[in-house]
Amino acid sequence: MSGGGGLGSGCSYQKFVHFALEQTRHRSTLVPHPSQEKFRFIKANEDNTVLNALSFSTSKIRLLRSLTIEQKNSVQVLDFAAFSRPEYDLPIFCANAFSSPARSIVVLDLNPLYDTTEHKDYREKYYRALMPLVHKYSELLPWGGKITSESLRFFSPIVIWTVFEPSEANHQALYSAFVDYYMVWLEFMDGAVRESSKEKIDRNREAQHKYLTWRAEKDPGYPLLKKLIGESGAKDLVREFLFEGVGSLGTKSFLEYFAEYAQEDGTVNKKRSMAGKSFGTRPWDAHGLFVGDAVDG
Ligand code: BLA
Repeated sequence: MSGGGGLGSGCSYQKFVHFALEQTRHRSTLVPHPSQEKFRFIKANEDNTVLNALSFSTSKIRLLRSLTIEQKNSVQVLDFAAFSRPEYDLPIFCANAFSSPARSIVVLDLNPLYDTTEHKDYREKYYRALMPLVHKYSELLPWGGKITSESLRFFSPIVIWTVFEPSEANHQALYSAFVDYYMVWLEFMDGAVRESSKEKIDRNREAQHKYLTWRAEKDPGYPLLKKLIGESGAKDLVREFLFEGVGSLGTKSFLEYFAEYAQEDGTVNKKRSMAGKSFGTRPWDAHGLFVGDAVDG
């Protein structure tokens, strides 16, 4: 297995994926997701780059998928996510790491299906008991600096948003956090009870579709994917693999969900942030209550 120049020798995000799949397999039967067939053997147009794409479903998970990118002595990427079936209101497991020899940019979270400031019941149900995790990692993996208000609304009070210099110790801290967060997510999955109200299932489906729609349009990884596999390859990978469901779980368009991005000619503004506001420090208190003050820029 190739180690990564950016991660310290012998380190690889493959280990993260193996751990998560192994643990999931202990609890449920993984069935290959239809998207796997098309993307399993996806190839980069640069010889030094290896892409690895895997996707599965289980009785409770609609889509469990993983993409890693390994460039010899250069960029290493992990994009791992788990989306439950709409009969469950489980948070979306989200582990994203982009590592170059200079720095690693990381988001690790149980992204809430419902905004935790607005939906106190959802915050209580999933996050209240997890707040000690924030404390556990706040020194090892500190707040990564300004983050846009647009990204923040998809994050939970326990999000690990961090930027660090690649080193063995930092990579180890991230692995430890990944393990903790994924085990918590699996516990939630095990305990999740199937919703029977059609109204609630529809609501869960739409919330997941809104999330997929955002990420499929605004993923910061898109330019790199485009460079590695070309524009149409990158589009397919985003819509049919990474954020599969964006074309089938709902019918609303990006601009119907996020009208502030509409331009006069009806196209979507390419900017990532319209509000131009960001958060330079963790905007939740130790109980998970939002106490943030956005600053300009
Ligand atoms: C940068 N990736 C970032 C940043 C964030 C994320 C927050 C910092 C820049 C910013 O504030 O936008 C990740 N943002 C997220 C995630 C969510 C979000 C997970 O809103 C979820 C709601 N990153 C990847 C993959 C690649 C990648 C797969 O996850 C490459 C294939 C690359 N991310 C990447 C690069 C940067 C980045 C190159 C730095 C360049 C930039 O900021 O545009």
